[in-house]
Amino acid sequence: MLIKNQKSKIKNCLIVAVLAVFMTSCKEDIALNGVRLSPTELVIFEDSQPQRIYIHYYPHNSTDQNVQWETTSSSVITVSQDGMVSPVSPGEEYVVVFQNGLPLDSCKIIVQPVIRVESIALVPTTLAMFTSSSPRTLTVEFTPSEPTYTGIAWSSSNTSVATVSPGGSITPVSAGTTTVTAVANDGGATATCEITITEFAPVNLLLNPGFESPADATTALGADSPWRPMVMADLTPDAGEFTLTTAHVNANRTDAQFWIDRGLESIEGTYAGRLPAGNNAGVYQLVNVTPGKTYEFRAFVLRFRTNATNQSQIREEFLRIKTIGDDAETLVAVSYLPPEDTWMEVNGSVTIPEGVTQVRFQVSQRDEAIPLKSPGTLIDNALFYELP
Ligand SMILES: [Ca+2]
Repeated sequence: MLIKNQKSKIKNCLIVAVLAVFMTSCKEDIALNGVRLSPTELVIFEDSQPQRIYIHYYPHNSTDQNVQWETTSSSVITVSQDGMVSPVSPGEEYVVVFQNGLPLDSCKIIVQPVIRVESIALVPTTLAMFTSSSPRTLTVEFTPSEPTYTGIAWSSSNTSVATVSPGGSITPVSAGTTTVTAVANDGGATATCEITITEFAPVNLLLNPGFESPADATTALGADSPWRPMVMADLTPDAGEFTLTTAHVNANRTDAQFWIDRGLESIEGTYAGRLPAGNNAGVYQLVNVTPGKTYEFRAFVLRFRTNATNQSQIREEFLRIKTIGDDAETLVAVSYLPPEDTWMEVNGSVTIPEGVTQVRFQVSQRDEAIPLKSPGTLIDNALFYELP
C-alpha cells in the first residue's frame, strides 16, 4: 500500500512535468519584423521640454519588443530608452531605433536656436482718446525684430480710466490718465504707453444749430441769421428743371397745430428748421475750417407731408459739405431719405483739402414736380466739429 502510494506520487509528478514542458513549447515566438516611429520629423527649440517619439511595433503582438534608442550625435539631442528626446544645442540629427545592432527606423530632429527678446517698445508711447472713442490697439516692436516668443502680458494702472485686452487693445472707460504696461513673457522686458482719456465735448462750429435763437423765431430767415437759403445752383447741377422756393426755416411756427396734430416735436428745444413742402429747397451756413484737418458732422432730419394723400413722391435729400465760390466743389454728400414723421440722424466726416479755408454746411431736398404731394423736411440739432 505504501509502495503503491509512492509509485502513484511519482507518476503524478511525471505527468505534471511533461505537461509543463509541453505548455512551454506551445508558447510560440512571434518575431519583430519592424517598427515605425511617429512623427518622422520633429522641430523643437533648444529650450524645449523633452518630446515623446511614439513607436509602433510590427506585428503589434511580436514577442520580442526589446529595441535600443540611439542618437547620431549626443551634442545636439539626447534620447531616453522610452523615446523621450531632449534638445542639447541647435542642429539636425536623427533618433534611430535598433534591434540586435540593426537599424529599424529613424526620426529627424531639428533643434532651432531660441531668439531671445532683448527689449520691446510700444507704438505709440502716448495716446489721447475720447470717452466715446472706439478701441485702439497698441503695437509692440521687438528687438531683435523676430524673437521666438512674442507673448506679452498687458496691464493698465487704472482700469477705471481705460482697460487693455490680452491683445493690447485700449478701451476708454472714463476721463483721466492711466499707464498701460507691456511685459514680454520671454525675459520680462517692459514698455509703457501713457493714456489720456477726455470727455467727448466737441466745439460746434455751427451757429444756432438747434434753431432756438430768437433771431430766427420768425417764419422766414432773419437777415442776420447764420442760416441762409440756398439758390438753385446750390442744390444740384441739373436743378434747372425744378422750381425753387426759398427755404423758410422755422416756418412751422405759424402752424403749430399742424405739428401737434401729427404728434411731431423738435428733437430738442421748441423749434426746428423747416424746408418748405413740395419744393426744392435748402439752407446752409458758412464755416471756417483748417486745411488738412478732419471734421465730423451730423444733423437730425424728419420728412413730413402737408397734404392728405398718401401717395409717395420721389425725392432726393442731401447733407453736403461744399467749398464756396463760383466753382464750388462738393467735398462730401450724404444722401438720406428718412421715414415720414420720424427723426433720423444723418452724419459723415470730411478732411479739408489744401487751400480750402471755408466750407458750406448745407441740407437740401429735391422734389419731383408732381402736384399735391408736398413733402418737406425738418432739421434740428446740427453739429459740425473738428477732430483733435
Ligand atoms: Ca431745436
